[in-house]
Amino acid sequence: IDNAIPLQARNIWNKNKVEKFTTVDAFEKRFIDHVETTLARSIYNCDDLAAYQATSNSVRDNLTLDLNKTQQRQTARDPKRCYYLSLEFLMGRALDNALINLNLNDDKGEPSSTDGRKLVEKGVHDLGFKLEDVLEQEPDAALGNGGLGRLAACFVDSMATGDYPCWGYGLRYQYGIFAQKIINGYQVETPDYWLNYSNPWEIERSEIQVPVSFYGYVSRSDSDSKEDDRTLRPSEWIAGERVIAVAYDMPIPGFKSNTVNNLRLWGSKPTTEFDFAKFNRGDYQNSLVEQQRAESITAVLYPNDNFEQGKELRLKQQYFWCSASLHDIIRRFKKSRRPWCEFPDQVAIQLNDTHPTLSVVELQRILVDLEHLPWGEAWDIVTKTFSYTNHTVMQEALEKWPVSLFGRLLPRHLEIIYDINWFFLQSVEKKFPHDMDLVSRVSIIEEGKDRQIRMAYLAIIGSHKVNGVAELHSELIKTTIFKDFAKIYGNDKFINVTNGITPRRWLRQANPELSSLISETLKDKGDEYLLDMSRLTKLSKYAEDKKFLKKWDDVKQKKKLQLIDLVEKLTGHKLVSDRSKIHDVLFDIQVKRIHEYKRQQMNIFGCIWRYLQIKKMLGEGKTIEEVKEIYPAKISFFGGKSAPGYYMAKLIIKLINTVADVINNDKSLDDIFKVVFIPDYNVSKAEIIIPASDLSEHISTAGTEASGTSNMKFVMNGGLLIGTVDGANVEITREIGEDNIFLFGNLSENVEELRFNHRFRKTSLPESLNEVLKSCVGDAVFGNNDEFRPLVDSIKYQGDYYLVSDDFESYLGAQKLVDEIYHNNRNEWLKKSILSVANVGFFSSDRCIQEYAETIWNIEPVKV
Ligand code: 7GP
Repeated sequence: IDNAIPLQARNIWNKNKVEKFTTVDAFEKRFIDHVETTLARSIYNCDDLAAYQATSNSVRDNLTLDLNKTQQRQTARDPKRCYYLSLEFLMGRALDNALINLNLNDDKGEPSSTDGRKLVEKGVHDLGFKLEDVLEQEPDAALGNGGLGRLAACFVDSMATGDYPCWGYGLRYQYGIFAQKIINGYQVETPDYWLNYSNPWEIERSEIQVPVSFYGYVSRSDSDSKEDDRTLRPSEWIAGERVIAVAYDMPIPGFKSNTVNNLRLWGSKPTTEFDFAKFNRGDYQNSLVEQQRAESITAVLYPNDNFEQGKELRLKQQYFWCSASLHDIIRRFKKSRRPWCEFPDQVAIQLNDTHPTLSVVELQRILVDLEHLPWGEAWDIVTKTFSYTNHTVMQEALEKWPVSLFGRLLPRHLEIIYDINWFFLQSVEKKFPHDMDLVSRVSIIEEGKDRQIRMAYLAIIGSHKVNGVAELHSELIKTTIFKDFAKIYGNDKFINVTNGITPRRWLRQANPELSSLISETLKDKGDEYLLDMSRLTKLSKYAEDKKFLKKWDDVKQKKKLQLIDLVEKLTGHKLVSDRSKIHDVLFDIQVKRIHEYKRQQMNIFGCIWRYLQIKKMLGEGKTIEEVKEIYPAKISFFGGKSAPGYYMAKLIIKLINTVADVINNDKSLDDIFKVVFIPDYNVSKAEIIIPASDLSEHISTAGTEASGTSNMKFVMNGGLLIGTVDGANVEITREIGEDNIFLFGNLSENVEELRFNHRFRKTSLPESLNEVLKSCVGDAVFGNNDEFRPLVDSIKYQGDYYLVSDDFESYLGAQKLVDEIYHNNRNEWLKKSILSVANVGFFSSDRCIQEYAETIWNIEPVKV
């Protein structure tokens, strides 16, 4: 092995082996070491921030040692590995998670059963700090927008927990998703400079540098050959611009496992080449411009969720990341000196949506142009290696790149795409000889005045498996957006893997109170249920046990008060006058990206309806107690970011805040109803918000939400759901039982007809909605100078694409049922809550990753 220490020197190394801390004493020593050396601070100058950094560095030392051992183990066994390519990893905070997953064992056998978190908590306390305050110092690693990015974060956790040899590959954005401020009710975006203080969770591998090229032209040695033969000869890409990708590694510890996997994020930097021509002409400033441009590639995350903008810099990001990652993967493969045909036996690559699809083309280019494999052999390797996950059926989210832009940035890759397309269309023609329409429909190139490359088609053609993320969604992609491909490839290629979430973060970390109640009840001291969630079914037998119901309820009330504290801290508004009455107030929560299809507008219209009814009753002289008989106390919480350029979503935020203003300042409604917009929703806030819900809303237009994952998080924390028959709500209902969820609304199979009716027939709004919409225009109570007219018009006059008017009455009906059960039959409510948690096990991402490993990647765990 290159760079190995010579044998005669090794006993010195072995004698001085670095050990993990496994006792409080050893942790404290490590902590002080870091304060005095790494941070160059001292006993006289150590605040919470320094304590956070010293704790993190100490914990990271342990993780790094296990990371090294994991990599040595995997190198020695040389198993097939999987690489998860995702442009987003919405990790949130790392320290608490690392403490929960901390493995205090040496390298052999079963991981230790000592509670690492307790040990560090004691150490931190001994040293003069409170762990709680120390944890608060950490900024979120917010390198993602929403569902897709958070899914990737749950996945890497489960891969490590299951001892799978898997790495994640992504980008190290200097600015993650923007921080959201609410000013005058409007969203204002401010930059998230999360690397402000040094980041203890990354290991900069300055020695791992990969050059990445852009622009330029293609040169072909034999200019006499016929056009058709193009694919048979390698070509040379003479690039015009070069930058360097530097690796930054984040260790990913598994829970109760010896495995620490790696998440490798690439940062861009300039090459050391320098434009001396410009410099000599005296133009020092401009000679640096290109250097600076290199750094901008990984400067910022594109802040769109379920929407593609088609910007050149975004394509550059994608190629930069695909090229660096593939180079790294191939370097590792080459170490074992196997022939190329064994590549798919050693490597699986999962495409998290179409963003990494360029890696399909890049691998084909490397095999043909640089390794000189014949086209067919190369393509066989490529398609056996890749698989693709689709996360949305929304048209505006499907990636397309203009041929002209693409060809300028990546001229050789464009040629390869044409060739892939040519061979593919030939095969389609052969299989369906008389269907020329089909051939043009499935072409990777969309014809028109501006020709476009359809990335999803390329991803399907370049993969051996394509999956959706919940049963309904996986069926929908086969019958709608990828219908032709389902016909061409048959049923084996298109499969379903229903999403999951990690119970370590979303139960143990977010809700330690509920976790302890569960482990105490199940007599599960080691929290084994976090690995085997089928154990939770044993909770069912306590669903009618009065004493247990009380304990269960106490946890929920405690979490609700914690949320109240957070909201009061963030907004300065007092939400409840009497904390001891929190038990009577229903917490109704909708937190997710703001999007018309997710229908926050329907939720806020429901709030307006409630307000109007309450005011009517009060106006008729009814007492507060009489009102509460029908509209019991409730707080509606909203949270979520809108894409900066998404006008309608921003208007929805403004409407929510306008409604909140009116309602919260109306003294007559005190203790009956409040509406709150929680600013800057992110992972660490979700950890406080989600455990506090009595009810959460998952009310997308049927057929639009591919899966949803927060629905699973709320259920895992004993919250009940109100939802449409959409995404994973369908399987949640199947698992927890239809009595334990409030479903309403039209089904996805009716959506097309309903939309048709809105456009071509006369449809009328329900009276309730009419009344609500009237209150949002002109100088009505929520009119605000007619500001919300576009939201009203989109429903009344523009076809109501998201079918708010079709679902509104049934939504109100479901809400009425919620009120009744919550207030008149609390034990029934608690029973539903317990039975939900008892049956949530299926939605662990451990199950999900096992399915990927067995049905798509064909990989096995590597255990000690
Ligand atoms: C999301 C889907 O909207 C959500 O339903 C799903 O649970 C999640 O992916 C994980 O599968 N999609 C995105 O976040 C997204 O941006 C477009 O999709 C690429």
